[in-house]
Amino acid sequence: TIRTATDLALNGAPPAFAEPLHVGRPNIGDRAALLAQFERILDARWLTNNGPLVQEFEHRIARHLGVKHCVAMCNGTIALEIAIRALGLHGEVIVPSWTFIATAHALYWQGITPVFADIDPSTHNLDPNAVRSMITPRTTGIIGVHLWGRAAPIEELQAIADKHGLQLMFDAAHAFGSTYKGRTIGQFGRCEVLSFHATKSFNTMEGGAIVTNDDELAEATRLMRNFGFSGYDNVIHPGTNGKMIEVCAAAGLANLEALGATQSGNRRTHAAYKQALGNITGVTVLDYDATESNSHHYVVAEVDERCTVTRDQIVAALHAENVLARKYFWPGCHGMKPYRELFPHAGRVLPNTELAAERVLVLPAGPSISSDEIEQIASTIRVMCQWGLGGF
Ligand code: T4K
Repeated sequence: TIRTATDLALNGAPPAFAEPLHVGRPNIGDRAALLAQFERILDARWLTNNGPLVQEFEHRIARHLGVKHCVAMCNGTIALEIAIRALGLHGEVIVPSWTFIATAHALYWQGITPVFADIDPSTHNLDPNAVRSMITPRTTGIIGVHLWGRAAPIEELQAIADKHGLQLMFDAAHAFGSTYKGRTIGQFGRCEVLSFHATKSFNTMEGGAIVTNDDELAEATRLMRNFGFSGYDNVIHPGTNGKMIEVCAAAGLANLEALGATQSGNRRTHAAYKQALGNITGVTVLDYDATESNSHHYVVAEVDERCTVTRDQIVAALHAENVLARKYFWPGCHGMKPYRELFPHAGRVLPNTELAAERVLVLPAGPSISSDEIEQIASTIRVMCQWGLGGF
C-alpha cells in the first residue's frame, strides 16, 4: 500500500503491481459464446469476403444503432479512408488536432491536407468558431470527432457545412452507443465511422464500419471495400481491400451479448475513480453528460496548474508502479512529426489543444480494473501530490 513518498516505486520501493495495468485492456465477452461463433465459421468453410457472420453482424449493428446501413470494414482507419473517398473530399479538410493520429493520417493518405482546428476545453471536441476560422477556398469538408464518446457539436457543425457547401462526416471511433440529444450516434453527417479495435469499449479484435442512412453512399462504400466488384468478375468502381473477416464478425457477435455487462462495469470504474481522485487539488476526472448515453470507457483526468506536480511527473510515477497511464492524444496531431512541418504556426492558433496536451492523463479503465487497483492508483497520485509539496 502506498502511504508515503518512500512507498513510491519512483523512490526505489517495489512497484505496486507485478503485472502492467493497461489503458486499452480488451473487453472479452463470454468465451463459450465466442468459441461457438468460431465453430460456425469452420462449419461454413467461409472465412472472409462478405461471409454470413459479417452480414449478420452488419444487420445487428445497424439495428442496434437505428441506422439504415452498416458497412463493416477491416479497421476504423480504412473505413475513414473509404468514407473520405466516397464523399469526394479533396484539397483541405478541417479536423481537430486533439484526436488519435488516424483521423489526420486517413486524410493525408488520400492526398488531402488536414487543417487542424482548436477544441472547446470543457468537452475536448471541436470548437465551431475555430472551425469557421479555418475555412478557405480549398476547404471541401469537416470531420468531427466524438472524442471520449462525447458527441461533437453536431448541429453547429452541420450548420457551418450547409452554409459553406462543405461535406460533414464524423469519426465515431469512441462513440459506439453514445447519443446526441437522445439520438444514437451513427446517423449524423453524411456518414459516421466506427472503430471496433481491441482497445475500444466494444471490439471485434480489429474492425470498423461506415454507418449511414444514405443508400448511394452505402452502395459506393460497399463496392470500394471489395475492389469495386459487382458480383463475380465485373469491376465497376475503383476500390481497395477493406473487408472485415469472419473471425472479427464472430468476436463482434459474441461481444454484443456482453455489452450490458461491459457498460455497467465501465460506469462502476468511472464512478470509483471520480470518488478516489475527488479530493486531490488540481486533478479533475472529466464528467460525461448525465442526460446522454456514453460508454464511460475512457477515464480521462486533467492535471492543472493548481496541482503540486505536473501531469508528466504523475505519468512517470504511475509507470514506475506498472500502471501504464497514457497521455492521449499528446502532443496533438499538429505536433506530430509528419504534420509539424506542415503547420509551423499551429501552436499559436490551437491554445486549447496545447493545454489539453499538457494536462490530460488517461487511466486504466474498463470492467477488468478492480476497486482495489483504482484505490492503489489514486493513492499513488495523492502521495505524489503530497510529496510534490515538499518540492522535487
Ligand atoms: N479515430 C479515433 C478517434 C481513434 O481513437 C482510432 C483508434 C481510430 C480513428 C482508428 O481506428 P482503428 O484503425 O484503430 O480501428 C490504440 C488503438 O490501436 C487504436 O485503435 C485507438 N484508436 C487508440 C486510441 O488506441 P495505441 O497506439 O495507443 O495502441 P497500443 O498498442 O499502445 O495499445 C494500447 C494499450 O492497450 C496498451 O497499453 C496495450 C493494451 N492492449 C492492446 C491490445 C491491442 C492490450 O492490453 N491488449 C491488446 O490486445 O492505439
